[in-house]
Amino acid sequence: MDLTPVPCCTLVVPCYNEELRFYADAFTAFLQAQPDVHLLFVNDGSSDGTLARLQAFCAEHPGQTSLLDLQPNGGKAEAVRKGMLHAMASGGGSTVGFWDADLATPLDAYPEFREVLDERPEVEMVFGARIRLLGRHVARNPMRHYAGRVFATTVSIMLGLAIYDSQCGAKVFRATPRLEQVLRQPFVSRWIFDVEILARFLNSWRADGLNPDGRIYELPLQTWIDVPGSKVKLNDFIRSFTDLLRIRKNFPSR
Ligand SMILES: Nc1nc2c(ncn2[C@@H]2O[C@H](COP(=O)(O)OP(=O)(O)OP(=O)(O)O)[C@@H](O)[C@H]2O)c(=O)[nH]1
Ligand SMILES: [Mg+2]
Repeated sequence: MDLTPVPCCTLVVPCYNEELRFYADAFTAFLQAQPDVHLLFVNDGSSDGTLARLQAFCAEHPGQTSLLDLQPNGGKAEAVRKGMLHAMASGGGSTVGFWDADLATPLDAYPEFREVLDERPEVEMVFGARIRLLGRHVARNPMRHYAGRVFATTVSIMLGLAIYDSQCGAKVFRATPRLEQVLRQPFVSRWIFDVEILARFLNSWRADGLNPDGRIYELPLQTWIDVPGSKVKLNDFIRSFTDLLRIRKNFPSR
């Protein structure tokens, strides 16, 4: 008999060459604290020892973890998209999300995401937001911070939606047919798929005559740490603006 509890949430953890940034102890503590959460690790064609580390970790935590091995490397967007679709197709629970493997957003923040979804039925997705409010610990490299402000302002104007932080690597969604439909086609953008998810949702709501107000919730994080080893380069920042144009062309917002 299968005694594995039905998860209420599956978090997809995209992993590309994360052998040296894989914090097994933090994931173990999280699984113990959240017995109804499932972790789906997606190995994104890593060329280091990531796959072996993930296999070993999943073998130690059967039932609460699983592994999707994608070959070759296809980028975070595709890893997250395939992971979330996989989670929804295999009974991953009423909510699915993704969480960067470097744990720049500590897993301790997860219960706050859960609380929002439990208490506000109108909310369809909760996005972590890295806002340097007093009393929080949001340690971002100043260049990345200001580049992020420029980018978020551009995104807000383009989508007609005042979003503060579209790019945080911690997001949880209600697992609905609309989410499945939004994820069905591969993204046209490689790095800013978060913006493309928003553009696709906005289009889908509008097509159904629904007002987007109140459906997206940005949650200011208590802690966010700029974990060394990011593979995002200046080029990716520049490319993100061409990606924005591509998104606007494919998913016109007005
Ligand atoms: N860079 C990169 N990351 C990938 C890829 N596929 C999956 N990922 C995962 O995507 C997540 C984000 O990668 P990071 O390199 O930390 O990039 P980032 O979080 O956008 O950048 P920071 O804001 O500096 O943390 C990690 O969990 C990666 O393992 C890929 O092809 N390239
Ligand atoms: Mg990171």
